[in-house]
Amino acid sequence: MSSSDPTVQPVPASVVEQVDAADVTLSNPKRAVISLGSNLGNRLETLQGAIDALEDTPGLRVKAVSPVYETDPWGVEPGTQATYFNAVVLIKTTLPPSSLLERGHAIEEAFERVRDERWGPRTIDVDIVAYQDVVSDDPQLTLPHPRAHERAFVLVPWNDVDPQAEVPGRGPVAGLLAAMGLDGVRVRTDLELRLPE
Ligand code: A4P
Ligand code: MG
Repeated sequence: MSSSDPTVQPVPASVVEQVDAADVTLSNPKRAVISLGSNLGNRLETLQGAIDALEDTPGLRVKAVSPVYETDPWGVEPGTQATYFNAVVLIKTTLPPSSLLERGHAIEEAFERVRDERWGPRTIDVDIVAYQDVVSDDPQLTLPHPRAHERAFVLVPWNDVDPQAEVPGRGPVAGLLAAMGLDGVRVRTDLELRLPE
């Protein structure tokens, strides 16, 4: 098609600018996987609030939201903590991993998360499960998340939103799931998290 083709209308400059402006924040975005967990307060509302707060982050778009799972608390004596609601979201972002971690911490603070014991009850935990295929053993930000590959409450919802997913350095999510027990991870089909518009 040549530019002299009478059916091709030139795009007005103002429209070009608008399109560019909308794309600026997400040019060359990276993929990341976020795990959300809550076992204090209104768990569903808090998960949705965290998803909305992620979407409100400049340079970050939420692309997929998993079903809600009710899960037995991991890492504590049975019966000592309420069950969790867990979900996984897929995002695209131009933020580097360190800024994404900071944003996760800011969201945890906004939901008044108190850190007084490891694996203690929390209104919200925002974990970066994976960022592209990055592998890092930095204790401030270990990638992939050091325990994700052994946690059905992360892998089950991740597999729902991306059945082809791989845990960098550990293999396909579906394969890891096939080799682990799924006890204590129950889908809540009566509940739903919204993908932000
Ligand atoms: N950190 C390092 N790597 C990461 C990463 N990939 N994502 C650092 C997020 N943070 C990362 O985390 C402690 C430090 O880990 C942070 O300063 C961060 O720089 P935290 O959120 O302050 O504390 P935490 O979550 O209590 O500790 P930890 O060891 O990260 O706990 P986990 O492993 O996240 O486990 N049971 C069920 N059923 N569902 C759950 O969601 N969650 C936990 C928390 C325990 N049991 C659970 C669940
Ligand atoms: Mg955490």
